[in-house]
Amino acid sequence: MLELNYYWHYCLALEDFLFVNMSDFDPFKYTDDDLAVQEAKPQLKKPPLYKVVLLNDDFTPMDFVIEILMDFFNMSEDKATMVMLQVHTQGVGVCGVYSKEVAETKVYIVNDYSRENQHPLLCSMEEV
Ligand code: TYC
Repeated sequence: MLELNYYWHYCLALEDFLFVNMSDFDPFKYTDDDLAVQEAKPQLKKPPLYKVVLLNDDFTPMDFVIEILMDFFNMSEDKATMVMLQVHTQGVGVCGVYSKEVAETKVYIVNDYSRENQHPLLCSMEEV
């Protein structure tokens, strides 16, 4: 019984790690002798992705926004200028698409750097 307990704890941890539903691997699910046991396909779920976006404002200098896009989002000067102008004219623009942790880190460092430089530039994230 103790071993079964370990098995379930192991399954729960593995489930979280692999984004799978381990109930499909329940060893007691198909115990009827006359039931054919069908191998379950692992149901892998893709982790969600997040867009990191910049919002327009009337005060942050254009050059500062371009610098942010080049330094934190690895854009060329031309690409950074295009994205900056998109934000300036449309109100919002996408800097990149990342996993949750990477997106959160980018948002944090951009907002932190902007505040350090006394600019109101806002960066945020949205699930894709
Ligand atoms: N609108 C700003 C200006 O005219 C430029 C700007 C662009 C600000 C993009 C923020 O995310 C931004 N100086």
